[in-house]
Amino acid sequence: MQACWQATPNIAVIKYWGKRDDRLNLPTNSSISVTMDDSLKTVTTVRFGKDLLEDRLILNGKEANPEELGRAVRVLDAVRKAAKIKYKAEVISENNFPTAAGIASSASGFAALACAAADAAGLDATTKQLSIFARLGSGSAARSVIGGFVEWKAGKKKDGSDSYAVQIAPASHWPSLRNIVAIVNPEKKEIGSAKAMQITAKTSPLYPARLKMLPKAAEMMKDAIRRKDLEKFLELTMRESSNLHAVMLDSFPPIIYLNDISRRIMRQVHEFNLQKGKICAGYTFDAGPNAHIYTEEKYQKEIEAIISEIPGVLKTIVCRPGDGPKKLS
Ligand code: 2P0
Repeated sequence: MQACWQATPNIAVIKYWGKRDDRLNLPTNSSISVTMDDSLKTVTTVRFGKDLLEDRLILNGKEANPEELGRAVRVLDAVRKAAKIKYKAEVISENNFPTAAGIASSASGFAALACAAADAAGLDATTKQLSIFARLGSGSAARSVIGGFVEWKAGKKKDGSDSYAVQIAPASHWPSLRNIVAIVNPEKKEIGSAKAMQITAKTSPLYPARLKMLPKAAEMMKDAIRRKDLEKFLELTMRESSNLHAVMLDSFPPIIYLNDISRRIMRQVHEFNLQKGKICAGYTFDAGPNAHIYTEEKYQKEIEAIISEIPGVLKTIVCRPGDGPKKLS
């Protein structure tokens, strides 16, 4: 009862920020993302065994802390319940991310865990089931069980049975799309996103306006993706990123993830677009200062060169749309 799977991160263009249920990671709004190729990946092996007395999680060669283990157990429990098994599990998970990259690994990590655990348990799980299993570990992981362009439907039900991800289009729909990840020197340790989104939901007077605006933005985003309308896709992506960081700043105490280097990247992207006379690149930022710059293959080298020159940009990594989790032997 053992299986090994790899999964990759996804970078949202309509972001998840706020929960209607903290335990089940049910979001306040639907979100949209692109699953990346395996330039960045997590590889996870799960073994269920009669001989195991408790669940165990080894993360990048080290015993996981109780918080990390607790999240993994939520996923394992859901898989055990569905597969009607009681065995404890041993989980070994490795990220290939460059050390100190500061890229959130929870999405690829819990997606890989959900796929490996379901497979090891002998469950012939649907993507819907896998998305729900992954969501219990981390919200954004619900989107990483599917490749290409993905929507995580917020759902309305209390038990979360209607809160899972679906594919908008496969990676092959828009293979020339690129995400240039700019790893930025962090100035100080940030607050975790789970806590931060709670503060925003509770204290930001602008947050209700964001929630009201998002369904229309999501519809426009899906339309831009389906039509491969690069300019529209990039404009919506940048506007959404700024709206997210606006409600973060509007929280009390304010939540500030962007730093001077992030802002410099934003300015450089607009400068590049101005020079080209159209929108050819668009940034988005999650719960940290690292930039994700979406563009097309034809502008990749130019953008990489411009961004790499910015003082404080430590490294750039180029990702393409990816096909989602894969079973490894
Ligand atoms: C997203 N983020 O949609 C947004 C954008 C960060 C900013 O999902 O508490 O690690 O584990 O459900 O998924 C980060 O939050 O949060 C996130 P939990 P998660 O990608």
